[in-house]
Amino acid sequence: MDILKQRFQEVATTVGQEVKDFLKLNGDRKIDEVVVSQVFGGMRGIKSMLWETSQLDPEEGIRFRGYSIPKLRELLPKWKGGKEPMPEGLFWLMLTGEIPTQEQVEWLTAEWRRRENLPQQTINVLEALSPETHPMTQFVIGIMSMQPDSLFAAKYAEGMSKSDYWSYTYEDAMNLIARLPLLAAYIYRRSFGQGKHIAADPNLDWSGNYAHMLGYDQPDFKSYMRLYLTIHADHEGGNASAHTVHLVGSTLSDPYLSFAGGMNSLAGPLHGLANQEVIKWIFGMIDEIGTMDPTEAQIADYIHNTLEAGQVIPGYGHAVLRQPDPRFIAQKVFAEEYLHESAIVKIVWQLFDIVPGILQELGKVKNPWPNVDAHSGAILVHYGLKDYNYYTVMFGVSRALGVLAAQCWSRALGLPLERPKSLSFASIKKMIQ
Ligand code: HAX
Repeated sequence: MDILKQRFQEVATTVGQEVKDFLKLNGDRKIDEVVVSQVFGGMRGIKSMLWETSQLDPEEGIRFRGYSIPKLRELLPKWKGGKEPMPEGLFWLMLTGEIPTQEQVEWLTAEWRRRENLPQQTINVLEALSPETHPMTQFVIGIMSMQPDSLFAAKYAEGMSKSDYWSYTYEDAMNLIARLPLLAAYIYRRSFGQGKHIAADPNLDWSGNYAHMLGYDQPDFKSYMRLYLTIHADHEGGNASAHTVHLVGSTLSDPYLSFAGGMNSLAGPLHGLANQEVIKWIFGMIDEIGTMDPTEAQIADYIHNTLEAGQVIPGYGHAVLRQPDPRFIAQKVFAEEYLHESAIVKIVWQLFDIVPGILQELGKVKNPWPNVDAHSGAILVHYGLKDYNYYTVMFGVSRALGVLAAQCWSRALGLPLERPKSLSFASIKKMIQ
């Protein structure tokens, strides 16, 4: 058994026993009440899901195992000479609750390199699609094409014991995470790189190698990818992509099926696709105004026109957060250090000054502040990656870390089939009377 799997088993065994004892004592205790508007309103805020890897506070933002993003930037191991945290370290933390050592992270980098490969069947399936097919559609189809390699599904078909579910989920999670940069880079190069693929570099880490295979070898871009793939990894369990992975997985669908389900959810414009929508909207503004240096009044007009057309301002608002997203701030801090002269980044900062006030004036937007997607596109554009239809795939590669670590926990704790209760309008009215 590898060192991470062994540590996860030790931690999960202890926590599993604790959960059993806790439930025996406290299973009937109340932790929430549900009101009618929550049933009609997308179940906002209802506490009804266990998620070990991270938790979101409306004011403070995301904490991974209790650590904020600034703290992770400080504590997680770095790539040689770099300043940004490595996502390998975050994955270790989410699985075990422990900040890994440099050696442990180096081991994980090597382990994912050992497991990486892009099956020929995946290449064949992708090549059957038009290169114009949306990259998220290609991504989901690519993931599905790898599903026959699921060890969890194969062992289940043979008659696996419940006590082994976690073990094969872990193996599938590790293999899938190792493969995703290859799949994602293959899609990018076939759709935006004239089909000229770039071989993996065995000397690079997970993020650096992904950047390299995309065709962006600038050291700063690789640093940004390490930060990007860390901060997009997890946002507690209730967000649409994570919740979808959890729901699909609760039927004992294997990690490939579950993750593909979550990626369909990430591909929606109110969720992960917002990162492409933001830059598309900014490009639209630049085209309309005719300058890379718009005035405050020009930007405000463009925002008002978008709202009057009955559309949302992409990259702003959140179902849980009530402050600027720390993932936005982390990218702003990065941009201030590495690319403060970038015209497109400056527009993102101007929007940060102008959009919240306008959204507040509407009187109905609960959170007028930017979310993670408001910043990422401008940084990618600065480095030359302007093909914005691709952006959500990068988000998806990162999101795999959180949702698959969480699925290992769901299997280790033996969480059951998810099945909340739904009600018809008539029955709700009857209950209220
Ligand atoms: N622009 C204009 N109107 C907005 C808005 C925005 N950015 N954010 C919210 N509103 C509107 C809602 O559409 C809603 O209007 P109606 O009552 O007329 O339907 C009203 O304000 C109340 O909404 P809310 O309670 O503040 O927000 P929700 O929890 O319902 O929705 C969303 C949260 C993120 C979906 C929403 O803020 C939005 O559509 N934002 C723009 C899209 C976006 O950036 N999505 C990415 C979110 C982060 C993420 O998941 N990243 O992957």
